[in-house]
Amino acid sequence: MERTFSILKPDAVAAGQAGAILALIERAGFRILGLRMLRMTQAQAEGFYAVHRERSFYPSLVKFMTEGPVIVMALEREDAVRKLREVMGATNPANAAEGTVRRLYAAGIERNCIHGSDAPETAAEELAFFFSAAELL
Ligand code: 3AN
Repeated sequence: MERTFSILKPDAVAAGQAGAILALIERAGFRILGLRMLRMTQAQAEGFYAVHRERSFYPSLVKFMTEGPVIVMALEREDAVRKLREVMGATNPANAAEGTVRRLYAAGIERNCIHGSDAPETAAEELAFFFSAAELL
């Protein structure tokens, strides 16, 4: 079993797509270990996306991620990191495969509905950013 971390971004939550996206995730065999709705602060969004701080889209990404509530999730299944990224589809919805979250729901490369960790090590860090160990037993 492997764990991964996911965020339903402000665009998806505002559009009322959270339930439909969760259904896709559950149908793909994930168990929800933890789930919480919150509004990211500027400092949280900057910290969470610190790897992108030199990129031109960073200020806009931070603004987007703080514009409204998000749903943070701890998910578990075999090969969870890779499998969730398959369910999400490519970063740019124009390149995302048929039936993926981003192909179905995302408006563009920035407003792309969902985040998923890109490696097991990143997943561990991102899970710890939003959940205490005791919450995920
Ligand atoms: P992914 O979310 O597919 O792992 P990353 O980690 O490269 O993609 O990017 C993190 C987030 O930054 C994306 N989900 C998207 O919201 C935003 N982003 C990535 N690339 C761009 C870009 N070229 N222009 C605008 N926003 C971008």
